[in-house]
Amino acid sequence: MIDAIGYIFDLDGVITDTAEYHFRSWQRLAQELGIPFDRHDNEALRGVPRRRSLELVLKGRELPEDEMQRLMARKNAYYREFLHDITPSDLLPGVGEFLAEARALGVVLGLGSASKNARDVLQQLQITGLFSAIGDGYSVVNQKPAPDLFVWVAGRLDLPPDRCVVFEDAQAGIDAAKAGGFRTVGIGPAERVGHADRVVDGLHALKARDCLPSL
Ligand code: B16
Ligand code: MG
Repeated sequence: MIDAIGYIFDLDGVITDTAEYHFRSWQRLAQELGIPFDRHDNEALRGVPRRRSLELVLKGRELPEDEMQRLMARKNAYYREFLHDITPSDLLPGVGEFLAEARALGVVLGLGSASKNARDVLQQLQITGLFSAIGDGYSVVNQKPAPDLFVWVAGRLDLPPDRCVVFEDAQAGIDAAKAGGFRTVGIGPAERVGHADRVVDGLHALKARDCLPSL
């Protein structure tokens, strides 16, 4: 056993692929508003909080605050219709094995997601109990690329950032982790996460024992 190491995971794009559901929900809203919105537009929303996502969907159109709130609620209602369909089979490849191996090594696990629906997604995936700390869209005011969420999760794990590794698929998420002094594993193409300490296609390409920070 090793002592006092934490692995902190982003949710969408690392543990499961809710991006498709976010896309379909934003696209439905955009269609209703008469705004074109395709998969290419959606790429800019990866890891981006709900409010900033709406601003990007609106492409510069400015709306009163109460209308912004209504549109965010409507998109979230569309998104939540999809959540019922999520099952443990929606874990991305290798995730179950990676989390189990990390826990067997004695690594404590944390979640650091921008999503306000993160707890419900974990519940659907039936992995809530694996995490000693869950940081979500409600946990901090300053979202990624600010380091606050990962620092908050590390605090809940009772670990300093240099004893934790962050696994992220979004550019802003790697920026956030690096700003907080964490070691980083980027999931996805180098154009997006090439500034991480290590870059892989997914957790299936990694062994938990090979990610321990050098202390
Ligand atoms: P919600 P992550 C992010 O999840 C998604 O990638 C992003 O598309 C979404 O807008 C954001 O959560 C907020 O989600 O509307 O459910 O609060 O990658 O940070 O796990
Ligand atoms: Mg993500």
